[in-house]
Amino acid sequence: MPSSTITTITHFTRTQIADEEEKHLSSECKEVLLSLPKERGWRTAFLYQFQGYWCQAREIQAIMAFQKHFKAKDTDIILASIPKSGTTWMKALSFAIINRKNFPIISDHHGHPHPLLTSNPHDLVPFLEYKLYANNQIPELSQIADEPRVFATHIPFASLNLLPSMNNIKIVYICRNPFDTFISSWHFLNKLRSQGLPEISLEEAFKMYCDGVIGFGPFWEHMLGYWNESLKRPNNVLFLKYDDMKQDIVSNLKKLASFLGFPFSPEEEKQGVIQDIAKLCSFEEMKKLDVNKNGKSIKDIENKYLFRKGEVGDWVNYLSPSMVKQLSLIMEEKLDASGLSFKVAS
Ligand code: PAP
Repeated sequence: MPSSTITTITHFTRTQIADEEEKHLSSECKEVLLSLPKERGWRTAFLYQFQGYWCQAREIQAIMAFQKHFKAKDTDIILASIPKSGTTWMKALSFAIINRKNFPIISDHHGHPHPLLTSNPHDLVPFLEYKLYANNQIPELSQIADEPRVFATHIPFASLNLLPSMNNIKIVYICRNPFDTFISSWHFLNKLRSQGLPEISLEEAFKMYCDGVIGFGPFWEHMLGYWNESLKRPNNVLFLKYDDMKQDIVSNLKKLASFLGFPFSPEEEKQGVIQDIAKLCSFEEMKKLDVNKNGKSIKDIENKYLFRKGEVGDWVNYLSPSMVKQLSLIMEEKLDASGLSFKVAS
């Protein structure tokens, strides 16, 4: 949104802001929206139930464009997640692994800094829906000569994998325990709320989260789409957990690198390349970079909001015992039969 719009927004109601956000949609998208169930989102815009998931209007427009125009290559890699599950981290790690021959992790002999020291990971691995197909654009992806092409998305599996050409690509899904994902989303969306709007209370946000009404939610459906596929086609879909990666980054990086087709050699392991990647992409190192303190990346969002605490278990500082019970019951009911579980200490 241009800054001139932001200055006038204080006087707008929520509905006017939603109208403002949806003003630039194509007529095709507007037509589709008319037929969809709609709920007030956490922030300003409405969420629409599109192909079984709650999405903002502009996301729906991008997904429709992606579904119509994207031509997969067998070598493509897609990094998928529900928001606030570790997407930024996964982009950084995958970029570092895949490009380590061209961009040595420790700066090269000519003193060139690694791209992750000067760019936010969202600028190195583009989102399909926020960048490539955003704003009614149809990108010329066939012109990308380098392989593999690496993209990222929050699009649910069922909406991503509509085309047979997608069957051979590799997908990495990063999943985080729903307690921390909820708290991270709540902080993030309150930071992004338009000027003049009150904060969304924890209680209001929690209720919607539990009802499944959150961007790309219900969260359980999003996770299960990728989880079930990773069980069916483990060579094509790798399911990793943020919480496990925080606990043991080295073995998870080996798993990730092998899956992506860029395994670490014994020589690299001896040289400590895995540890170097873990350090380069660690929360602490990334948060202190100038580009991540002062820059902007996706949708004009300030990069600093992408780096809050980066911890497992911060939810204990926010959720009441009854909220913990309620969310635990939802997880039990929705996820247990699938075999997907989270170690959540309370
Ligand atoms: P996005 O969906 O907007 O892209 P995403 O990167 O998935 O956000 O999630 C942000 C969370 O990952 C934040 O968690 P928090 O709110 O609980 O702190 C953020 O701090 C955390 N995060 C960002 N970078 C890293 C990193 N390098 N290592 C670990 N966690 C990180």
